[in-house]
Amino acid sequence: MIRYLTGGESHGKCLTAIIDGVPYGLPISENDINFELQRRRKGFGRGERAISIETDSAEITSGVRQGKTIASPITIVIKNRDWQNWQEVMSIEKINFDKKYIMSSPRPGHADLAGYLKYNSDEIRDILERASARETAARVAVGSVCKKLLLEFGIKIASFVKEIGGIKAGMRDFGIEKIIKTAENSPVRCLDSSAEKKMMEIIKNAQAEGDTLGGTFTVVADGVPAGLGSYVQWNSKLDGHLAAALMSIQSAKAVSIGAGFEASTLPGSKFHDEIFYKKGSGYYRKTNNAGGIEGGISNGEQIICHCVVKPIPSLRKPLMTVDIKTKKPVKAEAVRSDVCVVPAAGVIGEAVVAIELAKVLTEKFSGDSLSEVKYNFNGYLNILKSR
Ligand code: EPS
Repeated sequence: MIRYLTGGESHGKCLTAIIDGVPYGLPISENDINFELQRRRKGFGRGERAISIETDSAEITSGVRQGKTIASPITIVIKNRDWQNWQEVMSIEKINFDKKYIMSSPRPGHADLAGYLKYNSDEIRDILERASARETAARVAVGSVCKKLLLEFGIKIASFVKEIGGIKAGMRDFGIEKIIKTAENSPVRCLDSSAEKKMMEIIKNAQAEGDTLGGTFTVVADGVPAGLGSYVQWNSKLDGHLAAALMSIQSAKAVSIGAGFEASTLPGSKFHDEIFYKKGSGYYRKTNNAGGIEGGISNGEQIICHCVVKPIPSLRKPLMTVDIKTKKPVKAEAVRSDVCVVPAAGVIGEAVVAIELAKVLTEKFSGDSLSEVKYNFNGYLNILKSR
């Protein structure tokens, strides 16, 4: 069973991830992880810290030897370069630090106030440091290992941006390789070049006004065989796992699968994907409103998930809030901020989808080594071919 934990504060010494249950024999290097970490830092609308301070380089400190996994827990460490500027504020031991770093005006939309109340905490910083989306660097590192594992089974994952601040991209039916290439070459990871220009324009405007923008990204998983996940219990459904994982991304506000929210407007005759059969390749659909999942099980079509990300709550033009000491109305803390993280969130979405698919794949085709998992997987494919 693949499971993982991440640790680390936004301005602490480092982020750490421990992944347990990755089968023996998966080729992996720090470069594989760094490749994904670099993708997460990019995107038009990212702030100064992600672009120029945190260059994000992973160090594997356990679980890998001679270029392959050895079945022991994999530990990945990503140093926070900004930590050097925060050593006193973030000191493990109790020491004096400049009181200007004590924040008393919680930002609407951030975890600041809810966390401060929940933990009966001394300082908002104790909350925001871990609630920060900086944590997603660790999850992308975990996702990079899971992506490598899935690739061994022909499963590829891509993402693109569907909407930013109300500008919607025209949707075309792209194959997975085209999605990867086009999104990778777009500053906002958008497949529609005219929407891309408009998105960049409104991000620039929001930046000039000290505002922020949200949007929607889509994650596509290609090559997933029919049969992952199950309807037998509420918590074994693949769509449930994917929705929870995507919803857990900082700033996520809504998730849908396939035609998602359109299900409330379309009649059954237009919504459901008719079933066809072709000798040699088996069952297939001409539409994919189900987003590749029926009854909580993958059905062999592309898995398509959409995730809505709210605008970043740190605003240079702050909203009103209440000072937690004086209880007087004040402007929220104005801190340096990303303007739009939707493109980066798509990369994080790929990671969490990869993690959930790697979990269900290794659950169904369980084995101690990659070769054993492959043996079980290929045996199952042979069964599928005979149906
Ligand atoms: C974040 C606030 C910003 C972001 C950070 C997440 O950091 P700071 O307040 O230090 O400028 O840059 O994200 C990253 C550094 C990153 O790598 O994603 C927040 O409050 O969530």
